[in-house]
Amino acid sequence: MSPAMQPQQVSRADFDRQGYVFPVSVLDPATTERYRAHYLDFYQRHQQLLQTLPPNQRWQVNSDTHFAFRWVDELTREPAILDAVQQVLGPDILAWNTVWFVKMPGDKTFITLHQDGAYWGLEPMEVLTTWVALSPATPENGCMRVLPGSHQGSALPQRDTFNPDNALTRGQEVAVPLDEAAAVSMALQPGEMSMHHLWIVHGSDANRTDIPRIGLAIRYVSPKVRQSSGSKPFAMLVRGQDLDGNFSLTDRPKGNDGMAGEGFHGEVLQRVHQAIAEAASGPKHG
Ligand SMILES: O=C(O)CCC(=O)C(=O)O
Repeated sequence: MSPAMQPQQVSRADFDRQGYVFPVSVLDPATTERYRAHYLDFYQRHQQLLQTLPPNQRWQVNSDTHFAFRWVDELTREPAILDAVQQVLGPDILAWNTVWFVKMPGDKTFITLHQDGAYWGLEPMEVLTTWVALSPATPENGCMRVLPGSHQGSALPQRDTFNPDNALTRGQEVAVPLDEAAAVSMALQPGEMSMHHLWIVHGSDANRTDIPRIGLAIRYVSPKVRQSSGSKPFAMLVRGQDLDGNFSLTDRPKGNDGMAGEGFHGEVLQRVHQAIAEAASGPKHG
């Protein structure tokens, strides 16, 4: 854990109006370096598999590792991250889903502009994503871009492109013209994070540099949230209490060894992707 970080003020009003907040400092340099070393070890152990999978299949390694590896679980519980999340979601917080969004130099991975809310099947909207940087994230190496205020209208139509270089499983993208000139690049230093709304239009370009772009997206939800599709989703209670019982709460992982996709982690991945596929084929998908 990061002992020295002071809680940073996050404005709920700014988050509600713009649909995003950044940068928020959450990890001190030594703690950032420790997590980065853990990630690079994880990456090395899965490198062969990652290289055989196109970006749109890498979720099999990159998703929901907080259920399987203690160090990822610890990252989702970093006090400064949860202090910021609490200012938006309140004192009771579940870590529902995590995804490593990594673009190593030479990797063609990109992420088309999309709205997450269309295919997660979660209601009410007491949900947000924090994107925690373990490397610099810049416009040149493909930091996230958001369209300010785009969470406030109705859901935009989206289509599936199934482009294998798109890190999204079905290559989903907004299917109407957007004012991309208005996009804001959420550049981050290692140890900083951005926060974004369930319905904000967001995406990112490929890495055009020699600098890896390494970040973990953590989706936090209030226990009041329900998923309309699939079986009860797995989640980890990371702060406060859950009096609603809408999620299957799991025990914390004990170790850092093992391979992604095996054992309980495989079960989690299956459940998450079944629920998302069902929600995506529902009426909101456009
Ligand atoms: O890492 C990125 O560029 C995109 C992340 C994303 O789509 C998300 O966190 O929902």
